[in-house]
Amino acid sequence: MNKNFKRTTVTAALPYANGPVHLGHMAGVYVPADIYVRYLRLKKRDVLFVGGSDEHGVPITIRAKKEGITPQDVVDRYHKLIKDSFKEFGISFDIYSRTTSETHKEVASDFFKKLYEKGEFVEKTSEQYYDEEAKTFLADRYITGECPHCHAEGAYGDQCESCGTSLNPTDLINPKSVISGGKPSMKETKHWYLPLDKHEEWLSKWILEDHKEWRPNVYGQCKSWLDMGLQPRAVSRDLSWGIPVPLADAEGKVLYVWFDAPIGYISNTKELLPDSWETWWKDPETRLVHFIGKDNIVFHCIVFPAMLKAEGSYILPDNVPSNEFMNLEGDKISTSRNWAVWLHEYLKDFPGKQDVLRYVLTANAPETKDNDFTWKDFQAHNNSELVGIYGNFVNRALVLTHKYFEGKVPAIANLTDYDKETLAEFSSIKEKIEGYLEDFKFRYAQREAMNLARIGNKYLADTEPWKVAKTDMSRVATIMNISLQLVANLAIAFEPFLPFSSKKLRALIQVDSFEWDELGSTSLLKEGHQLSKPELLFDKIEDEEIEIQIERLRKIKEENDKMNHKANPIKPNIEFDDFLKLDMRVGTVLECVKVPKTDKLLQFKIEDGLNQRTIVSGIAEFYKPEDLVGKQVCFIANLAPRKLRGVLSEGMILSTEDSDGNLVLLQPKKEVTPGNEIK
Ligand code: B3M
Ligand code: ZN
Repeated sequence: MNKNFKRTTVTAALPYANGPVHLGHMAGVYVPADIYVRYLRLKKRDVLFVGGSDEHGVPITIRAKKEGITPQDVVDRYHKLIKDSFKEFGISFDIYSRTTSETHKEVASDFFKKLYEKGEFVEKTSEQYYDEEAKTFLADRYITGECPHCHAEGAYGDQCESCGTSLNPTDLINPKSVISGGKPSMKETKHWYLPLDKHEEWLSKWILEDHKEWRPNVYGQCKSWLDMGLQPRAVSRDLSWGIPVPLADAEGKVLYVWFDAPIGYISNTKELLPDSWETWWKDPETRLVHFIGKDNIVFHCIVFPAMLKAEGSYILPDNVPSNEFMNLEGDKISTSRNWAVWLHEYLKDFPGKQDVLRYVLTANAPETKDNDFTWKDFQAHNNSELVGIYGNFVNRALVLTHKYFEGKVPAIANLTDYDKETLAEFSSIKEKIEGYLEDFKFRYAQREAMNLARIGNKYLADTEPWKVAKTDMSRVATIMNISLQLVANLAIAFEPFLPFSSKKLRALIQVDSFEWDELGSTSLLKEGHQLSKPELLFDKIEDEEIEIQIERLRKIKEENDKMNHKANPIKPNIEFDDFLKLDMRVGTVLECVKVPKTDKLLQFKIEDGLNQRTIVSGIAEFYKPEDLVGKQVCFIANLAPRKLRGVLSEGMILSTEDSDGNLVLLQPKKEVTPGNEIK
């Protein structure tokens, strides 16, 4: 931090309330934001952590339509589910509200009005798709058609999900309205635009010169937007779900979801602190930090700051620590393909293991590049680090103290050089962890905390108190005292990362709370202080538990593959006369041999009811010639003969393909007279 700020407003992206949250959301946004906020609180800095659900936008209306319920029903359901999940995982928002709140409606409308009155918008009329039957303009997602690139049917007006290409609604071939199914027409409509081009100059300086410290992925994305040149962006839409544009001539128009959503941070602050909210948003001594995922960078680094600047009375974000994506078992997480681990389901399968997920997501945090979550890796982190290092050290220290000193912290007698070294080592950890946390390097910060436990394990292994106990109890007392000080330090060091485990650990050592600034202290537990009975801090996760998760994902993948399989497009129509020209028949295989020096070709002698004919067919990889003799096959009888590898083939045997790409012969279910026609 280069300026001396008095307080920090921390926001975490408002998740869309049209589905539950998954571990990608947690890894990208909520766990790091929560670590940061918990750390600031422990440091006794003034901090406000604002969250909420984003309840507008077209996907919510589409889901409502599909389920035959109202958009309000959809957001009510998911807002609650999401809010509960965050609570269960210890995401410690000061407020978690929603963009359908009355306060938000008011704040967002006023914000729009102020920009409108200041002349910060430009009005533009353009032609957009309109459904004459339903009498409504069609949002991009409400138009489907054939993709101009891969020709898949059902591509959306903004994107083809088959090939991933971004589209404009007018790119679609044969566009159709999702609402009426009819062909949409073009109609003029007026909207308000935020002229980002007019903000380009100050934005360039503000980001590219004044915020070189932003993460390279954030800085880089902003730079490429700025290099391309900014365009005016519409801040309204023709839609019935959303906050009505607060102007007289704006019937049927609402604020664009990306206009109202970031204002939600402000509204939620106002809802919590009706009298002092402005301090958190307008005082230049307040530091604003947005935690987001990488797909939200442009909105938080360019569009929202332009809105705030245009309004004139707000501060701008000081940092936007955006993460890259967390993939799942090698594939991009996708709500529509159900390729995700949903938080509420995780908790059902791993009750009480919130911290394990928090730990693993931070250990693999996609801070600089996309990362992958795998269940094997999850298990390994739990078993070898949380159980094997952290839990193991704590347990050994507590068990030995109970064994030798009735669970009371023993007194230090003499310090050896090695003791002094160990103490010095763990005193230095605070500075390291803090340095990383201030820099939003959460993986490194958490690794330092784990290193503290490593120091502890090494110390016990090197000093071997269980052996020394045979000869020198005062030495054992010193060793255990130092070990217990380390244990207490672990409770502090892990507090921002693993709040549930720190609480449990504090209960084990019978301490209500620690101050963050005590981290590194070598006298946290006084001589004679009574400890609770040892209990394991973490449990091993067995292979079977992991197999269940892997199997679940395997099934989902299998289903997706099935659904994604699309037949080839149908060829252009032919006339009935064309069909009549084709002579297809059933024949009996008299002989069948491999064509010499080929891998794929079989040579058949077929009884066709009139004659015997030779046909060469490329199915040798899939059938043994001897198995086919005596069987019946279907063939085209009037295909002009042609030579294949020197053999004259008089026709073509019909086959199809199974799902693995193997050829399968078409054969009549019941034996028929050879030469019978197929019709
Ligand atoms: N709801 C997009 C998202 O969840 C959006 C974030 C809004 S933050 C103001 O990715
Ligand atoms: Zn496509």
